[in-house]
Formats: sequence, structure tokens, C-alpha cells
Amino acid sequence: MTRIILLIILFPSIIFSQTKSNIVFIDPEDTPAEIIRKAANVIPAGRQYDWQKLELTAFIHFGMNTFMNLEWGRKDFDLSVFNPSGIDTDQWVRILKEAGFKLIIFTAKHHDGFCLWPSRYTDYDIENTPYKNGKGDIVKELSESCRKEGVKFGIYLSPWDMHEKTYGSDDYNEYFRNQLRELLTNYGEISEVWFDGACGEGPNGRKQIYDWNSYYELIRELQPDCIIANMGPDARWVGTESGYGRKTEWSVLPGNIMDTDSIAASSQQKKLDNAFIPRDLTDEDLGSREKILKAKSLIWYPAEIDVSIRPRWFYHKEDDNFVKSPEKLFDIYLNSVGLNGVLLLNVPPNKYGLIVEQDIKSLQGFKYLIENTFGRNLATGKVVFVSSEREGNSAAFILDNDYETYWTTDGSDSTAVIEISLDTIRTFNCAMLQENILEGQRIEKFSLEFREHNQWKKFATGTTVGYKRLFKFDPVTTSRVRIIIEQCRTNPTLSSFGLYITPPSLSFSPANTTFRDTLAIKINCDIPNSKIYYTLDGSLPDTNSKLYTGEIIIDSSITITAFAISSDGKKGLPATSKYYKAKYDVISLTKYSQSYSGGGKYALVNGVRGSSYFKDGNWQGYHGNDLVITLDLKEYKRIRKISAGFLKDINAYIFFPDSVAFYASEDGINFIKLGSKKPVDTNENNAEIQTVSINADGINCRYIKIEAKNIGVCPEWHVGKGSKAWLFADEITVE
Ligand code: FUL
Repeated sequence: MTRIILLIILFPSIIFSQTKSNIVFIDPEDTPAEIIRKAANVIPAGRQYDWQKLELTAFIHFGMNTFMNLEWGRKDFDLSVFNPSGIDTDQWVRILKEAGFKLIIFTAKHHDGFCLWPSRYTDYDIENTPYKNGKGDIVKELSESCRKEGVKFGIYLSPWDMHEKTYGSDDYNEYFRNQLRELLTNYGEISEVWFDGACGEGPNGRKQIYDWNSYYELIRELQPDCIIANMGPDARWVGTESGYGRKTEWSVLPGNIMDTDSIAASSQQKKLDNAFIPRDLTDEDLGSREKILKAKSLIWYPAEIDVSIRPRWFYHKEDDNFVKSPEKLFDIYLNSVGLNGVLLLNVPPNKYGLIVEQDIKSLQGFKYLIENTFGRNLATGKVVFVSSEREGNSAAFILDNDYETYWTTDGSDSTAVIEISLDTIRTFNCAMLQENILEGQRIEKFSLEFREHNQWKKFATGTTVGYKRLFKFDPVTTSRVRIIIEQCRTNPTLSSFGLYITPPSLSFSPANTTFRDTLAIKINCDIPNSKIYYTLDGSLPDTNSKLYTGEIIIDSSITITAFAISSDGKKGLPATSKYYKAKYDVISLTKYSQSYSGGGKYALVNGVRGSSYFKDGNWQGYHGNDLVITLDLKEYKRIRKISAGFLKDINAYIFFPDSVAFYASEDGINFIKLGSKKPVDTNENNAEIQTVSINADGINCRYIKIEAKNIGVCPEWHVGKGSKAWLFADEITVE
């Protein structure tokens, strides 16, 4: 009985005997054909459909971690540090809205347990901070800013709670529901609740058995249109935090919720924690025919794709230089929204309570690329051939820019060809297809072709389409295209078709590197016949700047900034690449990692120091092996001191070297050992930089050798014990 009630709450459509629903049961007698037909008719619930159309949603991670420069926090913070003196939630909403985001999800409580609203159930909350003398409520401020701007509002409430004393007992479920009730009743409409799956230890070292289904029931009762995401039945974690979805992304999946054994077992214990645990989310294949043929039920369970605009979820000043570029965000858009998902992009404010300049610029650039690409559909013209169309659902509907009018085939045709004659000859490098998900997700294989020299040539192929499928490819020029549906679960549908051209984008070869004497640099543009303008002094170029006509030869450290204008007048965003002239020659160097090359052979003598962020592009990594480097100073010098920088980042398996030995030589053959040092691991910090130096006593030399011994394998106490340890080095200085 409990099970039936629960299912009705989660999937209300099962009580109606309609043909289309967001859940369908498989009878043991169903033939494979019958199961496929059922799968093709599973559709989103109303709330899921509305959510899918948002496309762009945002996360805001803000809390004690912002003040303590941490990511996962601690169980007992001194709350007196929390005081975002310049907080402006209107700014957050304005920036995100302007960039196209339709929903903002706020970390009301992260894993540390600190509540950013005044909760009646704990004093580990904003009331006990200096912020507005304890009268502040950031959930309220942000929800009101959202309401004012017409942006939807959602909450992140971490089930894992490092602080709460009841955590690890049944009372915690009560505590958690009480908090949910506060958030779902006092802040107007809540459009999404985001549950993280992490289940760490609480203050007593105990773990919690989450009563998920009681949380879901409460949400359905208080906010019936709210999406329950990640650890919830309405939207699924895509399986990575990279911003990239699967090439084959089905929204119709086997319904693990119908795993009767686990439901029965858990309901007997009055604990429903196991009744809805999404499994296998990182698998490449979640919804193929093979998977659904084995299912007991099928549900509409679409992908949400979360990623941070920064390397981490909370704001850290050190990450300011590593905010994702507009081009990267655009690529993420193509590979999230454009792979049948909803993008959830995190933009974390700093401790003053503001989104900073770097993030704002990136979001503005992202918006520029989206608008200047998708703002104009070049697929105008008419359908000149369609192999099959149902009356009332003609192929012309795919060109009418209306999602809910659509084309489908006649009879039982599951393959089709639609040929379109464009108004004129067009050049494009992006394409878009949309299925009408109100009819179900069906297409399994398709291709796009263009006509050239009386022949059809493929320019894109794919498997699933779903709500939206986007492609980027090398520019194609033609006046005719065709869509070929090669395989489909039943009659295919298409709501829209689009062709677009992006603003031109540039790349440098080589990019961001260190060189010895001179270097030739090429600037490449993805749209042919574009004009490229550049500067060499770090200033922003315009059409009065130098016109690029061929390789640029440099012999000193330089920054190139360039932008392009395509022949149709579209202006690209500026691109920058930095070149450093090496201070010394590198005569020999042991093998470093290609993934962490720091810019290549001269990375350690380019005059730029690495930051505490190991992926900042400056560090040179040695995986399991030692660093041995010999330098030629290119002159005889009296030297006083030699130094080398090293990084430790325990989480990333990067350790300080065991020892660092320094040598000097006049002829490059006979070296004198100046001494050896062992970096001191002074504190418990996870990430730390240390410069190891040796006094050279004014010795006269031309050659320097440094040997840094890798600890080899991760130590016993480390999670990675026994696996290869990393040694990260940067910048050698000789004084
Ligand atoms: C993860 C959390 O552990 C991170 O801190 C972050 O909140 C991310 C969105 O989800 O699982």
C-alpha cells in the first residue's frame, strides 16, 4: 500500500489510464516491439516539460566556505566571520538574467550545516552572525530579487550536515523535513529543490540514512510544481560535473524506482532510503533498446548538467584568472543544452556578496555568442521533398519557429527524408534539431546532408535528438540541405530545424608558450575570409590595429590580442595568447607530463610563477619520476642564490619533493654540489607553495643543475597510497 501511495505522489499520471504518461509499466508478456512502443510514448510531466524549456539555469554557491576559503567546510565554524558587507542579490539576479538564465538555485545550506536563513531548528545560522546584526535572511533577499526580475528561484539544501547533532539518527530526518518546510512555505514559489547525494559523517562520526521519500512527499505537498533534482525523481545528474552531456542522451530510462525488492524491503523497515536511488548515472548507456528491454518500468528522467564557471564551486580569489571563457561556456552550451539537457551553471559571489568582474565579462561574452549565433535562423525557405507526412503535421512546421507545432510521418513510417531548399546560398557552421517531446523521445539515428556539385554530402550525424540537439562543424556553403531519419522507435517527430553561423573565433599556434630565441606565430580563424586585427602591447585591437597577413615573428616576451570580422560583418570576441622569452637555456630535462607541461621545455625559466591552483598552466608535473634540469645561463656569473618553487596539493596527489639538490659548473661537464635541501611540510594545508633555495656563496659558473627527488608513490596515510605521486615544479631563479 505504502508503495502505491508513494508512486502516485511521485508520478501522479499513473492514476489516469491515458496512453501517454511520464511512467509506464512493462508487463512480463510484453513483446520487445510492445516495450519499444511504450518507451516511445513516455512523455515529461508538466513540471518537467516547463523545466526543460528553461534551458539555462544557474547555481549560486555562497556561505561560510566563501569566507573561510574552503569548499566542503567544517563542522564548527566561528560564525562571527560571516558578514557580506556589500551584498547585492539584485546584482546576482540582474547579471544572470541578462546572460539568459531563467532559474537560480541557492545554497541555503551546504554540507557544513550553516543556514543562510534564520531557521527555528538550529542556531547554527545567519541569526548568529554579525550580518545585519543577526536580522539578515539571504534566502529571502535572493528570492525577492528573483521575483522582482521574473526569474525562478530554487534551493540547494544539503542532506549531509557536518554540524547538526541529530545527524546519523532518525531525528535528523525530522530536522531536515522541518527545514524543508520552512524553505517551502516562507519564500514564495520554489521551482527546484536540489539534493546532493553526498552522505558523509556528522559531528558524531555517524552517517545518516536519508528518508528520501518523506522529503519528496513534503515537496509535492507544499510545492507541487517544483522539480526535485539530482537525488530526486524529476531531473537526473548527468554523471559528470564538466558541463558536457552524453552524445546519446535518452530522457526515457528504466525506472529503478520500480525495483520492487528494494521498495518492499525498505518500506518494511519504514525506511524508504533505498526506494529511489538513481543508479548507474555515469554509464555511457542509460536508455538504449538493450537497457529498456530489460526494464520493469520506464520513466521520463531528463538530464541536468551542472558545472561551475570557476574551477571550484565557492568563490576563491586565486581562481579569478581561471574563470571559464565565453568560448568555453558556448562550447558547454552546445554540449549540454545541445545534447538534450538543462545546463546548471554555478556563478559564486565573493565575500563582499558580489559577482566579480571576471565572471561578469565571461557571461556577457557568452550571451554575445549565443545571441549572435542563434539570433538568426538561416534555415528559411521551403520543404521541397518529404518522404512521409501525416495530415495536419506537415514538414513545413519544422521551419515555423513554433515548438509545439510539429511534423510527423504517416502510417507506421519510422524512417524519413526531408529536403529543404534555402531562400538563397547560405554559409553556416551550426545546426539545431528539436523533437516534440510532448509526443515522446524517439529518434535513434539521423544525419544531415548538404548539396554540393550535384552530390549529397554529410555534415552532421547523430543518435538521439530529444528536446534539443545542436551541432558545430566546419562552415558549409549551400542552398539545399536534407534531414535523414535513419532509425526511430516509432513515427519520428520534429518541431524545429535551424542553421546558424557563429561569430568568427580565433586560435593561435603555438598558443601561450615560452621560447628561446625567436618564435613564429600563426593566427587561425574558423570562418574563412575573415579579417583579423591584432595588437602586441596587450591593448584591445580595433579595425585601426594591424591587419594579420601571415606569421608574426617575435623575439621578446609579448602578448598578442586579436579579433576577427567575418565577411558577413560579424565581429568575434577578442582572443589573447602570451609568449615568454626564456631567461636561460634548458640543456637537458627529464620527462614531464604532457597534461601538465607548464607550457613546455622552458616553463621553469619563463619568469612566471605558478599559483596555488595546480591546473593554472604554469606548473610542470612529474608523475612518479624525478625532475633533473640543467640550465645554461649563457654567461659566466657570480651567483649568490639559486631557488626553485614546488607545489603540494594533497587532494590532487601532488607532494613536495623528498630532497632538492643544487649543482653549479663552469664547463657543463664537471659539477660541484652546492648542497641539498628538504622542503619542510610546515602546516596541514592541503595546497601550498614552497620555494627551496640554496646559498651559492658567490661561486663563478655558467651551468646550473637541479635534482628534485619525487617521493615516488603516495604515502601510507594518503587515499592514493601506493599509486604514483606527482611532483610539481615552477620557476627557477638564479641571483
Ligand atoms: C557536490 C558538492 O559536494 C559540491 O560542494 C557542490 O555543491 C556540487 C554542486 O555538488 O556534490
